[in-house]
Amino acid sequence: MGIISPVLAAATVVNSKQMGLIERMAPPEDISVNGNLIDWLFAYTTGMNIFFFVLVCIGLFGFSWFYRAEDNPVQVEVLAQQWAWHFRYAGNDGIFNTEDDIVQLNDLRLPTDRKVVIQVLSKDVIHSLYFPNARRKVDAIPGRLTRMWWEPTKAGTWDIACAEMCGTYHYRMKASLTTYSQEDFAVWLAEAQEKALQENDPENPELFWGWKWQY
Ligand SMILES: [Cu+2]
Repeated sequence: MGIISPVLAAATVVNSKQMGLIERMAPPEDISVNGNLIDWLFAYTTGMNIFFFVLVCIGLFGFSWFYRAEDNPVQVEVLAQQWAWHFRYAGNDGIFNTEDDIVQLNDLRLPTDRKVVIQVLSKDVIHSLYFPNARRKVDAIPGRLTRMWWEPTKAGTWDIACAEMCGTYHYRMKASLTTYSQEDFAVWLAEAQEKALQENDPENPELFWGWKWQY
């Protein structure tokens, strides 16, 4: 049992308070043969961690910034249900879920050489929106918005399928994608807008299955 002198104890406390942050973080004095190897390993591991952490951060934030721009894409909302696809364009006012929206059943139209950004929801079970010709697929999940984007390059008529076994008539759950040149798309869009303005019934709650666009 050693007796600590009260004077020495007080001096130690004062000393540690006076030490700087770096000094306090440093390991205590090494008085062993191989202690320096442990110190080296510790420093090496810390250094490598910092190096790769910084590298990953640069990649993460760098790529997020680099790919942040969406240069005027076509925006489409998709609602999947047993066993059909509903597609919605914002219409003249540019706002989704309003009465001038263009709503299509199993019939998606897109322009070529322009990005399309798609937001997807499901009304019932899990479906999967599949564009075989674009090699793109995204799940449609009830209660959770999913997204995809791609850019068509060729005009024509293509298949859209459901790629998730979603019930008895899963196999019937297909839609068609028609891609137009930008000029032809503008013509179609104008016609579809006209038709929507005439035929959309604002009293019908079924019309408003869409949502505010989620940025
Ligand atoms: Cu389905």
